This record gives sequence, C-alpha cells and structure tokens, in this order.
Amino acid sequence: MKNILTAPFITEMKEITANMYRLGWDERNGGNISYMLDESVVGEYLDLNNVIRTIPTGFVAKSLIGKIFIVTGTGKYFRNVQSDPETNLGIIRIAQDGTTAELLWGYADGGKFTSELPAHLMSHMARLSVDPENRVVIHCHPTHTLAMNFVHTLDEKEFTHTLWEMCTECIVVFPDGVGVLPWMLCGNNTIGEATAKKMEEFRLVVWGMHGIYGAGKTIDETFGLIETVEKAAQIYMLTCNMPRINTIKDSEMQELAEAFGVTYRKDFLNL
Ligand code: 2HA
Ligand code: ZN
Repeated sequence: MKNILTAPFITEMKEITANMYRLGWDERNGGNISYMLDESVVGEYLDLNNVIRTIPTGFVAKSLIGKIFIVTGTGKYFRNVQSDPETNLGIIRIAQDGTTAELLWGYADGGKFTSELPAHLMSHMARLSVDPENRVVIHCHPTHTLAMNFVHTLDEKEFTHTLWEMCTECIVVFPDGVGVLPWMLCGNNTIGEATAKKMEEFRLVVWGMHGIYGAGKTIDETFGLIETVEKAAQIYMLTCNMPRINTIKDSEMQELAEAFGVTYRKDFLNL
C-alpha cells in the first residue's frame, strides 16, 4: 500500500486550499471542496474494507452509492490543510443505504465533513446527470464577487451579462452563465436542493451575499471558472462608480462565442 500523503489527490487538495486561502476567498473556516475519486486509485493507498467510522449525512444520495469523495472538514480552515491534511480533510464513501458516509481516512480529530455536504453531493448528482465527467464541487467567498452582490441586481441574466462584459474571455469560459440564488440560510438540505436545481443548468451558482459554487471535471477547471468570475467582478467593482466610456458589445460577445465554438446562453445577450 502506498503512503496516502503522497497521493496526487492529496497534493491537489493541499495546493488548491492554500492557493484559495492566499487569495482571500476562504477566511477562517469559509469554503469547502468535494472531489470524487476513482475507487481504483484510492485502493492503491487505502484498504477499502476498513471503515474507520460511519457518519449520517441527513439525506439520500442514491446515485452516489459506493462513490468516494475527498471532502474538507467542518469548522476547518483552508489555511491549515497543507500542514495537517489528515485532520482537515476526510475521504468518505457513500454507503449502500445512500445516506451514511463511511469514513475511510481523515477527520483525525474526530471531526466530520463540511456542513455544506448536502449542497455538494446534491450538486454532484445534478452535474453528473448532465456531465458524467464532473468530479469537483468548490464553494468559496471570493471578495469581489461577494462585493458585487451588494451593488448589482441578483437577476441571473443581468448578473451574467455584466460579468461577460467585463473580460473578453468570460463568455468563452462560462458560456452557460452564472445561476444566482437569493440569500438563504446555509448548511441545510433546502439550500442544497436549490443549488442542485441550478446546477442542472449552470456550472457556477452564486449564493446571494454569501459566495459562489463552481463545478467541473477537474480541480483546475473548477477553480478556473470561479477565478474568471472573480476577475470579472473585480473589474466591475473597480469601474462601477465611474462613467463607462467603452464596453464590449453584445454583438461582439456573440462573435466571440461563435469564433470559439461554445454553446452559450443566447437569451442572456440583448441581440
Ligand atoms: O463552512 O463556507 O457556507 C464554511 C462555509 C459555509
Ligand atoms: Zn460559505
């Protein structure tokens, strides 16, 4: 059995959490990540028959039975993952009942997965139903995206349109746009279900005045989606109090989307 601390997925989790912490998107215990792993890969590092303990999830995830995820821990700080992955991360498998998590590794201080597990696993189910290659869900509190929530409408067409206008590449990176939920109480099944519903349509979902969810095939892709929204939001926040002299026109965004061959939300442009 190989040493799990050398596993590529642990390295990826250490690097992404440290990076996001340094970007200021995950203050204190803010943010959480879930990453579906291949059983055969995990089996190189862990005895898959050795369940350390079981933890109820509080909801049924039928289509995820037997699936394995590495998930950040509740109350844990992204800042600390790099120095102590075994306390701040856990590897869980969804048991045959669909509602119990079997802990295979981690949460070494007796902890458990993020309080946002419903939003994560429900989002995995929703994304997998439209993209069988989806593996990653990331939630964080990116500063400018959050700032924009307070000064811009939370209408998803208007919000997406403004972001698309702020960087030439936005419409190419997230042609499917950004879903937006109003402010809601977090950490429960209700917000999980609302997020998952949006995830059937969008890979990015803003939680009004809280943060953002992103989903993708890899950590890089998912991070890149959030990073691009955050960059656009930053440009918006830097310019929204000034007279707008120039803008990327809707016809130009259409030209971009067509040149790069992406399927985009035509109804989010005013053509
Ligand atoms: O757990 O970001 O939404 C930390 C959070 C909750
Ligand atoms: Zn949050």
